[in-house]
Amino acid sequence: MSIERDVHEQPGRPPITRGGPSLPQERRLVTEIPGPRSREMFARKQSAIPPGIGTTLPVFVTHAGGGVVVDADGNSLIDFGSGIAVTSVGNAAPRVVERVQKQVADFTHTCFMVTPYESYVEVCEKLNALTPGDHEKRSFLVNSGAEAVENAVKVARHATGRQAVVVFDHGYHGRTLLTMTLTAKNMPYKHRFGPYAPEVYRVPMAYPFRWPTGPENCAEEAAAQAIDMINKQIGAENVAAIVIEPIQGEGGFIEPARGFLPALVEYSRANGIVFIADEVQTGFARTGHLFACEDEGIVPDIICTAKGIAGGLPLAAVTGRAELLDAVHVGGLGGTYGGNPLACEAALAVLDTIEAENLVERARQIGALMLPRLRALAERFDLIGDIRGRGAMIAIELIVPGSKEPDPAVTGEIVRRCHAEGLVVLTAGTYGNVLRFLPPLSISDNLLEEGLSILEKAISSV
Ligand code: PLZ
Repeated sequence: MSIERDVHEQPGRPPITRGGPSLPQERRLVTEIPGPRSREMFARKQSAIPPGIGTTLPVFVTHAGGGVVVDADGNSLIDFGSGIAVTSVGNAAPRVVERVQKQVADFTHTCFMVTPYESYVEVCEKLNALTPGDHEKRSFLVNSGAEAVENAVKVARHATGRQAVVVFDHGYHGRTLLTMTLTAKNMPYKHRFGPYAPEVYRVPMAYPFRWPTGPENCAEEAAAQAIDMINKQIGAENVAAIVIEPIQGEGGFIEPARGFLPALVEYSRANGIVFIADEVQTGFARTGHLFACEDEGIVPDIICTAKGIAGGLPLAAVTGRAELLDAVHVGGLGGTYGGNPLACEAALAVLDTIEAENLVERARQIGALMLPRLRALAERFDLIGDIRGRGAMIAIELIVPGSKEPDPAVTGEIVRRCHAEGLVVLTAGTYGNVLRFLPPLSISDNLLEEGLSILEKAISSV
């Protein structure tokens, strides 16, 4: 199309014909952000699409890959978002492109429940082998993170014959009726969307930075409070499942104080409760482990995965103990598109890429590069209250200096300045005061450093 040619034909630069890692790995601003073409499309978006579908940064993308996102005006932005932790292997990653292109020409859909195909089985075999624990497992595939969590709860209720589900302060699990109910934050996820689903109970989270008696006591006290609430308010024998993110994502990259997760697993085992790890955001090498549960060596009964699983194609999975998943009657689980063949091919390509490119180690390197620079920043600026995260899942929490009061206004201003300079960053947090960094694992060190310099400038200028 003409847009693509006009925009990318610049003196001395070959026209861009495709995305992926062969895109020039550089930040390049040729217009203000957003530029005129993006603004034009944004105006169309506003008249065609309801405002409920928000926009973090209104540049319209034409290509992406490696560590950059290229927009319709020819700007090349540094990507610290990966489409919310999805394109961990990189956008248009070569193995993904190759396998999906072949598959799209062979067949696009049959519905796995009607006439199955091998790639779905292979994805499930791999998930069964790679997820924590060496017990016998089963997996099945669905379309989104929310659908995976909702199905995990269905399985836990069916297998236990119990109804109650326990979730945590600051938790996020999706936007469907059940997963919105499991989610902690009212605005924007729940506001006026009730009534919510019954039999969902919320207990405290071991949030070290905000634990009233300090981070040292956090794990033990939070676990004791959570367990006491469950025992008194619900009764352990009524609880089907405990659902938790091993590092909370939307809630602000909260790493539970060490010891909290193992205590919950132990309590679950002792009381016949299904422990469900929501690894939708943390999974597939993101945190410097293939799965974040590995950090403390915990073994969930069911693990939910999505996002990073398929390089951007919509896919999610429920993996768990064979005896739990096998309990559900024939036909009790499924969906038209779950485990679509294009998405399965993409997932197989992602798993190959993680191994071939040693991306678990790459995530650790990214953390090792980012954390010291962020810590040095925190020394200089007392509006940085906390720095946390693991691997390529890192965040800073911004506060009013001299207090722990969240500062969402300054957070928003920093983000605006980063965006204007061509750095895609996201916010998170119950109080909207967390800047989170989720670069693709395919990003270069140079772009990471440049992105951090932009952030540094934005923070020192507010
Ligand atoms: N569980 C831990 O992070 C999705 C939400 C974006 P879906 N997080 C991004 C938004 O504002 O809608 C997420 C997650 C965890 C579940 C989900 C839900 O995954 O694929 O968005 O349904």
